[in-house]
Amino acid sequence: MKYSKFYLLLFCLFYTITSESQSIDENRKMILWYRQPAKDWNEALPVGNGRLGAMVFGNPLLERIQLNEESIWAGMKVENADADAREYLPIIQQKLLNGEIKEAMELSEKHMRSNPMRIRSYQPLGDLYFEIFSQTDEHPGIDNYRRELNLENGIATTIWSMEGVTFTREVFASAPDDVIAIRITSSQPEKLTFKLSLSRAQDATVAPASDKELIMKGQIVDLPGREVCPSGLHMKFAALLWGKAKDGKIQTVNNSFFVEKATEVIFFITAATDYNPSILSFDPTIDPLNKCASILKPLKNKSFDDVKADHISEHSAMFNRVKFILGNDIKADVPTDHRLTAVKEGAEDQGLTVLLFQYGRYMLMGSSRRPGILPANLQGIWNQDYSAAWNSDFHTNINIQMNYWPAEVCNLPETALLLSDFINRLKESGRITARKTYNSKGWTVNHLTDPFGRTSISDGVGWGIFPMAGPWLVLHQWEHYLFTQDREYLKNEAWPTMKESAEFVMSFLIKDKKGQWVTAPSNSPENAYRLPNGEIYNLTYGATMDIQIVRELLNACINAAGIVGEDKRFVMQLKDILKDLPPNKVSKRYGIVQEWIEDYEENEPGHRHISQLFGLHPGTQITEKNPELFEAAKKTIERRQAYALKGQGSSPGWSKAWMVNFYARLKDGNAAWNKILELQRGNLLNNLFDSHPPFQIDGNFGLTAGIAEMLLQSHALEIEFLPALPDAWMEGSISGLKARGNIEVGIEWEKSRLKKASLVSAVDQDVTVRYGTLRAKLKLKKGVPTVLDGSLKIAD
Ligand code: FUC
Repeated sequence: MKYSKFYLLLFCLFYTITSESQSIDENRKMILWYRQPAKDWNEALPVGNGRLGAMVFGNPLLERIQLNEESIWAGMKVENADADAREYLPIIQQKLLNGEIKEAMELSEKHMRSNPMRIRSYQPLGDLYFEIFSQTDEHPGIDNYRRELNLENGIATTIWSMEGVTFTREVFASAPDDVIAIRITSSQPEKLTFKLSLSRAQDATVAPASDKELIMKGQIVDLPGREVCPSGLHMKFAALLWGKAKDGKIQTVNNSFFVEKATEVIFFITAATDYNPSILSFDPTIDPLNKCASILKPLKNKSFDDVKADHISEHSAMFNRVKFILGNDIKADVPTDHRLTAVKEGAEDQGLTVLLFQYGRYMLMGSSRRPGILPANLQGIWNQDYSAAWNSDFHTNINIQMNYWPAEVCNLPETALLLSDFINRLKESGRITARKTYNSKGWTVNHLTDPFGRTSISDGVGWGIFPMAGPWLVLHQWEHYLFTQDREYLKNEAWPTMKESAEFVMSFLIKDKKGQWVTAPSNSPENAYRLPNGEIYNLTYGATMDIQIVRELLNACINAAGIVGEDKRFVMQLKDILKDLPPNKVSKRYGIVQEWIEDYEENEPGHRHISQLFGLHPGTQITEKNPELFEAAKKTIERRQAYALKGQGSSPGWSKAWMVNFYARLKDGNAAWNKILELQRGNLLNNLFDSHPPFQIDGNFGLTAGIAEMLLQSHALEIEFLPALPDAWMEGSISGLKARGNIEVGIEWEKSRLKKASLVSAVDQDVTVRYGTLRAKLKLKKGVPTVLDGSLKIAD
């Protein structure tokens, strides 16, 4: 009797513990979920394999799945767009140095404008529409509805019941099989009767290839437009949709499948264009339809379950590298949109914050991984507009860079390779821009680009002149090396492009009257300054951001040169220039980091770009080691925010996300958390997309990077744990983050204090670790975990 009571107690205890841990795990599932279908695109849920993307609306009876293929772009490669400004550049430069800005501006307008001035847009592939028919009722009742996106397995699922039958529709984008896969099942046999059509609003036709296959064929018709490339028939594309039904009948008619009384139906869709990344142009030897056919052929004999299993193992292996927990997610059983509404009404939701952090990683994987060939654009890969906001392009004066901030630290280094390859491909046209427009060696690109490798000035000279975009981009290649320690990559992929970027800088820089090396023309993206006489200009020489980028690049090149065995003379030249760069300055006027070489008044004091803080983040020049600048950096953000609130500036999601990173580097966790809350309250759509407005993915990526930066930093030659932990994040843990040096880091904290940290290095190396004011030197052995306690002592 006694014993049985004891066992009963033990059983109860065991049951409580296991069921509790199960429910905690259940709560930590990385799932966005809703009780109603998406009302519009901004509520639909994204899947992507880096090349193909889809937005799933989750409508039971009239479903829309909006489709993307990363390379479908209007426009074309334009040769000779660069202004030939060689003759005038020295004059413009002298005028800028002499303060004859009006004249310099007029001359640049006349001689530096490229032709055409603008690019065309990234476009959608098309749409799938499901029309599901009831057997008995025209307006059947829908019960038990739920739609979700599971970030861990990358599957969007919609479930509902109708007339006693449960229907399930799953959608995912498989990287291993390079298709978007859809399965719809009914819980009872032969209950699926529907029409599925494939369409595109313009420039394409859809027709059956067989009773199991639809073909979409198209070619973008570019109409004549102002300041854009010539009109004509441009990019060719195709899509293939293949379907198979269990039971019942399936047949194709016009642009649709008709399915009658099936129990389960699967569809695979893939798409391709005649875009060839190695020439950054259309390639007449590529037949998009053949490409689609060769992707789909092997799948016709592969079961859906196998496609799904391969997808899940590839996707989750990448996604699950990082685990993040902030307390227990008590709201996991609340629909995501309700959670967001509560936050917008003033609540704080750490579980939602974790979800957002992981969503950024999910979206980076979805828009920038093989089989993809292009980096993530302003909307990643997801876009429904034929003329998208900012053409959904690659903006190179902050936005594409921000897209890749989470790549390395959040353990998705392969996503950064798509950016790196693209940067390398820009070199060819970038050399022409460097030579013709800037009379310089090397290569560069200005403030935006497109898949056709545009490097010339776009959108006018005031904003468009930003030749420091090239040097900024190659810093991403250097970061990839710093994090991965991949010497082969550095030598073969990164160094040639970095070196040519440094060569550009070396030949572009001129000496100002004080004997300092400066850029000219230059602009501090996209702000303008006001002269005492009231005149407002963008163009100047030696804007602070330019100089900070140059400093960062030259230092990176000096370090890289040592590793790849570059000629010492080259390094000497770089060091010589470094000595005479203008220093970062504090404005006498406001105590902020000075944005321009002169202490000008900002035209828009609340401007969304805070370019002079490049040196704080992503750069490494403004640190605690220079308290005056560190303080000035704080004031810079405060001033920007104060004016943005007064309406003298804007605060898009990406700008707030940048501030999260700034505050993390300023070691101010509470300010960073407040910024995160502001972003959540002001800039999130119901599907947790960041809104500029409209949707712009950099805010999501910047936020993910910012959260990582609050928990781990490694830019200042030490690995710092919890550098900016907000009071609100009392308990938590994160594992799988990466520090520079190819070190995987795990951190646990309790009652707002470090409890445990672990490091696993890919090579033997000595490192310094830091927590607050504590520091310790460690000898890491390749592959051997080193575990530290909260005082940075090796734990037993
Ligand atoms: C930069 C920003 C805008 C927008 C655009 C795509 O020019 O200043 O806010 O994000 O990129």
